[in-house]
Amino acid sequence: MLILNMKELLIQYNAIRQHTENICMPLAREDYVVQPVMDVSPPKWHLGHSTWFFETFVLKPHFTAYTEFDSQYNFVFNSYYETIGARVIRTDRGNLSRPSVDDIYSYRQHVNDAMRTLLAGPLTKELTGIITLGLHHEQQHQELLYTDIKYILGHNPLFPAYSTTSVYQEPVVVNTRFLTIPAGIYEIGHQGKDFCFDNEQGRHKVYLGEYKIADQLVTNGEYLAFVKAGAYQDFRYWHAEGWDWVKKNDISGPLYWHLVGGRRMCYTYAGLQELDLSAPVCHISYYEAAAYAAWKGLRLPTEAEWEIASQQFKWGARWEWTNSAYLPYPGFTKAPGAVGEYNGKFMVNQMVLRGASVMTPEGHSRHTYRNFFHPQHQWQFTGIRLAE
Ligand code: AVJ
Ligand code: FE
Repeated sequence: MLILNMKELLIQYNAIRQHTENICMPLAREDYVVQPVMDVSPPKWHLGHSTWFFETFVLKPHFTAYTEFDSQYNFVFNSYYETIGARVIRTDRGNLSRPSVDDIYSYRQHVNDAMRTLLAGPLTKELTGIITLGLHHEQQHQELLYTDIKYILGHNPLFPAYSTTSVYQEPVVVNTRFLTIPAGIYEIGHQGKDFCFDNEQGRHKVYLGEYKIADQLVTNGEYLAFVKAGAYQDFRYWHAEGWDWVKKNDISGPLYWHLVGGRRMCYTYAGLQELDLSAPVCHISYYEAAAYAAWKGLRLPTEAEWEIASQQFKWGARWEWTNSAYLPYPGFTKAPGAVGEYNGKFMVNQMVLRGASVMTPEGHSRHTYRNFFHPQHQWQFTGIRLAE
């Protein structure tokens, strides 16, 4: 997303805020409320939290004419900002029958009205920066909304459809080839004036030995062979933590896979469907990605290998697990104040994912984008690219 001028910022604001609400359009009221597991937030919470972000970081500190919608909302919609204060614990987000969905839509309207007034006038560079961050933040929550909605509906025993028309276009994988990238000193990290998150900053040199990297993703069909080979019963392919995770949670394959009367089915936004064997595998944890690579006698690329090679292959269908821990780049600094909590404090015990997914909003991806999740998480649109 490139912000050209103030008018452009207002247009972007309107489009992005509207898109979030459009994602929720097919939901029943009851779907907005539930939190089936800790990591999945209720849709109504995403609607409130992404609004709270603008209220807290833009309107309250920078727009004197602003009147707070409801002083209790800070408690329910603050996600993790210690600087901002006390908040509802994450596991209790699903207990929020109040504020009602209607209240939250009114909250969105109230904040939108104020934001539009603010965006009609001149803005400082600092304010433009924080509003831009708010828009990228909302786009991150759009993808989380989609993945949380899928989890909520996909864990309902009735497997309700989110939509009967297709939500995204799936690539077909054929004739995967390995590209050879020569050894050398390369540079990674964000460059230029366009927006990036702070964790992409600190462009620096890396040395890469010669490596090979697949030009396409691992398919469902290929992953099914791994399942059928008994890999989920064979400790040899797994990290110790991964093997514990498999056993403790009785994992037998990707999230949303179901064996129904001997047929391989998969929960999709259209309900239960026949597993599409030529589509890239989806909803696998880092542990599974690494185990699959080990079973193939291969490995996952590092984030630097991914960034350099990604100029030469198509990407964007799946968030691709890399073999890199989520750590600060050299010279990384946290911004002062609450926004300094945005990314930096999560730089421990998580793995980097590169690329984007079919659910990533348009324009919300870059070669340098660093997504991150804990290694056991399956509920994002994750996939596997092999390296050697
Ligand atoms: C980058 C997707 C891991 O899910 O917490 C949302 C995105 N940051 N609000 C997350 C995010 C602040 C973040 N991930
Ligand atoms: Fe957030």
